[in-house]
Amino acid sequence: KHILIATKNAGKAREFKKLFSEKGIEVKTLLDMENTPEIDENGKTFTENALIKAQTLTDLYKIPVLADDSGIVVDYLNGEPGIYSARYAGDHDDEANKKKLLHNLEGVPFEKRTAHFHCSLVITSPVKDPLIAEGNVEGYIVEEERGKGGFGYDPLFFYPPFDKTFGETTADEKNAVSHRANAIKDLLTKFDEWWEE
Ligand code: ITT
Repeated sequence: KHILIATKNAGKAREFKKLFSEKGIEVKTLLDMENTPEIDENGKTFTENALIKAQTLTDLYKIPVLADDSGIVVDYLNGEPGIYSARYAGDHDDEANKKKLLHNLEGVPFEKRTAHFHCSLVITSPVKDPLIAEGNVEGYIVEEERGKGGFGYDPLFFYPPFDKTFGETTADEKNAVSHRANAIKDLLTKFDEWWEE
């Protein structure tokens, strides 16, 4: 069994490989392929964007494709950066994005810095309606980066049950509780029925 995941994000690719290998499913991503198209993610929600990414590749290659659209939603900033998480300050510039987020929360006390990561997963197929799954994880935005693990906003995301940021946890710790792990759990509860239908 293997699956194509519509991502060029190395951090996501690493997590999917790990999360699916435990289930005996081999993962390929756009990082393993040459000449893949640029996909314009112009949807209004995480799920719409995941659908655009997956459907584009299903149409092109005539195979089932899984896409992840994810990001961090900060309550004090009315949900920013949200679907714009990858391009908040600069296109896929994680350092600039983190700096902008910290700047926009300057002076805001810890208890008001609530946030969640969201992950929408969509599997498209040439012959059936898409399968959609979602997951979240709740935490706080710290005042300065902590830890070097994970990717993206992980060093800024404090997860109270661990008393650490996702930059300070191991990959296994993060993968046990993350928005992506929760979305995959949701996906797998629906997957067999969808696949066989
Ligand atoms: P693909 O579209 O190729 O998958 P992308 O990075 O553009 O890659 P998104 O549009 O879904 O993907 O943007 C997600 C951004 O949200 C990502 O670049 C990170 O900055 C952030 N993000 C998502 N999941 C994260 C996680 O587990 N830890 C830290 N940051 C995360």
